[in-house]
Amino acid sequence: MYGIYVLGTAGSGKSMLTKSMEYFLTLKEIPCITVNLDPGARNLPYSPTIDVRDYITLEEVMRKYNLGPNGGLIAAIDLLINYIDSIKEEILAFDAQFAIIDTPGQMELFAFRSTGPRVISCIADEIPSSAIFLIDGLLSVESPSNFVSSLLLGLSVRLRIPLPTVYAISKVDLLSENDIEKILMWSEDADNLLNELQLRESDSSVIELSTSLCMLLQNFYAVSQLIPISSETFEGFNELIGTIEQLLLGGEERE
Ligand SMILES: Nc1nc2c(ncn2[C@@H]2O[C@H](COP(=O)(O)OP(=O)(O)OP(=O)(O)O)[C@@H](O)[C@H]2O)c(=O)[nH]1
Ligand SMILES: [Mg+2]
Repeated sequence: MYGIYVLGTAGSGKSMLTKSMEYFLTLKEIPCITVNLDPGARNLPYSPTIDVRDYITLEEVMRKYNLGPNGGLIAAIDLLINYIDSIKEEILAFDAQFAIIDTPGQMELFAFRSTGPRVISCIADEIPSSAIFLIDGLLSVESPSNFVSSLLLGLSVRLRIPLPTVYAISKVDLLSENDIEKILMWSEDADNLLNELQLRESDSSVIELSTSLCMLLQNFYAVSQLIPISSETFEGFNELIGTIEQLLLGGEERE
């Protein structure tokens, strides 16, 4: 059994990807299960095999501790640690090749507070895991600074959650071929990205910061591994799953 964590900014397409990966792997007769780790999830597009909401829900925590949605989610994720062993046992009870694990929209809380990474490492200690970090294609194409900030968020998460990670651009069925090419070019060529940023920005301090950030990104190996995917058309799914398998296998060979 391998774990695949689906991470990414709010609305980037994590739950849709969980649903579509389950469908895609099932078609290929690869046994998989889905796990929802979002206590505040509403109207999930799939029926999770294992659901954190069976243990804790955002509404319950908000009511019990008299909190609003933001404080409630922080508390819910902190409380999640109490149930994580049971969730892990539930996952291990299935004889599947992959557990696809959907994570909360406010990923910042999940990834940056101490309990978020603890929850992930508790499961990943026993189930070799990798992660997919989704970069919202629709938002990225709007402006290169959107793209850079999503990527930087992805790098911050990588610091806190040290799993082999593949970076994917989501929703490419909504983008033109030109737009996809443009984003890929930004990811492969830091000078191109910098030119675009400079074209749209007149503030010299922002340009200076952008230059430093682009140099940082240029040095980040994963930037050149952005995979464009669509959960509607399954574009990029073979490459995505192939890359995840390589990452997981690479991890085992190193052990
Ligand atoms: N066309 C298209 N729409 C998508 C795709 N992936 C997600 N969407 C849409 O984008 C919206 C957000 O998708 P979700 O899967 O709920 O995103 P999420 O990251 O789980 O959102 P949160 O859990 O709230 O952070 C929904 O309306 C989806 O239908 C895709 O590949 N193509
Ligand atoms: Mg979701």
